[in-house]
Amino acid sequence: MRAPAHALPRPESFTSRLRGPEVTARVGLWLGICFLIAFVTGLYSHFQQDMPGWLTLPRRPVSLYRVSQGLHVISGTAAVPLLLVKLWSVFPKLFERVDLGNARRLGLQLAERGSIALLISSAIFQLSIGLANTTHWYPWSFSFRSTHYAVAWVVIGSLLVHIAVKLPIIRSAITGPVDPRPSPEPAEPEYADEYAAVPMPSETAPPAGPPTAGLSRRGLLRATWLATGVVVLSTAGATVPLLRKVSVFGVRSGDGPQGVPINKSALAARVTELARDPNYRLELKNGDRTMKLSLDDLTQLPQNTATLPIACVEGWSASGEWRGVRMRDVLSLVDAPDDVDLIATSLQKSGAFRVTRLPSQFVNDPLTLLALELNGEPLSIDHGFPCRLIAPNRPGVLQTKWLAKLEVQA
Ligand SMILES: Nc1nc2c(c(=O)[nH]1)N[C@H]1C(S)=C(S)[C@@H](COP(=O)(O)O)O[C@H]1N2
Ligand SMILES: [Mo]
Repeated sequence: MRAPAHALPRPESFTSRLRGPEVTARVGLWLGICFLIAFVTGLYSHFQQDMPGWLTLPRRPVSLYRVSQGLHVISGTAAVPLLLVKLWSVFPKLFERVDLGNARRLGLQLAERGSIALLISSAIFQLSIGLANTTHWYPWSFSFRSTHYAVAWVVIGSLLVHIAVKLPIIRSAITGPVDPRPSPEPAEPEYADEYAAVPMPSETAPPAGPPTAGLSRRGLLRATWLATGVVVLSTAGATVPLLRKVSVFGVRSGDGPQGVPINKSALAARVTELARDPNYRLELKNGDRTMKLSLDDLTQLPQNTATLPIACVEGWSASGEWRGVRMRDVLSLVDAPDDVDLIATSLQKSGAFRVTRLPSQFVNDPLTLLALELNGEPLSIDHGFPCRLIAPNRPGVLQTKWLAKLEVQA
């Protein structure tokens, strides 16, 4: 038996007057802006963590990474409600029949659908793993950063193709009125021979009806902007101190020992015993020259203060007043030359962030400290006791805690 013809809906089955390119294009414009901000700030964050040799990133302002990564997570979060509304507004197009009779038309339809399928699936994937990351949830086994970076190019590439293809529709939809004017006669659809000239159902005039009945498109757009605003305000407090009180869903909104949130606790990193060991020694190494310093030795060295943020890639950040020994002064103890990079290793036995490479420009920066204190007290065990690395304008993942060894890179 043949399936009844109405088994699948047709685009015409969806009769909401709220759908239309006027809505899709306006929401799409803001979604595009969010994707662009997330892409640019994402590239910056990626290069911060994987600095190519030809690139020198600035060390000032010290909060540049904090602002840029805050924007990255805020724009990505704002994109979620925008993407949902945009997908809803074009949903009926999913049920458009492909024209199997005309090879050229079929080719064009498949190319269009393929590129949109790529855009939608990569965008949903990208926002989903990004959102999971902001909540410190990694329910997958692939490397987050390299995957998020690779998919970003797919999203931005297919987005540019999409915008180029839709530009004529976008332009007329955005410059025209949002809500249809009331028209006495239902508009007759026009058909032409060429595929390109056939208006897509939602690109034709919307079904006429009194615009005052129910929610207007303008109302739908207002609700969309409001929802996006609420989503941003309820999460951005993780990085914007002024919003901490209203950000009920903010992850680690400013709480933590010594007024700074923590990412990984000493317990989780399994370093508590080693870090509290009275025989703890920090090992310095420059080629054959080695030196071992106790916490007492470190406190005897000249101390300096620096106000620097911890800015986690996951989107939270907080500023702290750090006190400790300038990294440059520490390395001078083993006669390290001026232009060397440093490898800093943690007491932690395993984990992605136990080792970091500090390029020489950061080693020599007077604000880069081997920190012993935070906000007027000795470092708490969770912030990296007995000592940690803190450098200006770097992602949190590179601010290694519970240091065991500082080694000049050969
Ligand atoms: N050894 C070690 N250092 C580490 C980490 C870690 O897991 N192990 N996490 C890093 C991350 S992701 C961040 S955001 C900062 C957070 O520092 P805090 O916990 O003192 O706020 O520490 C960094 N230093
Ligand atoms: Mo982090």
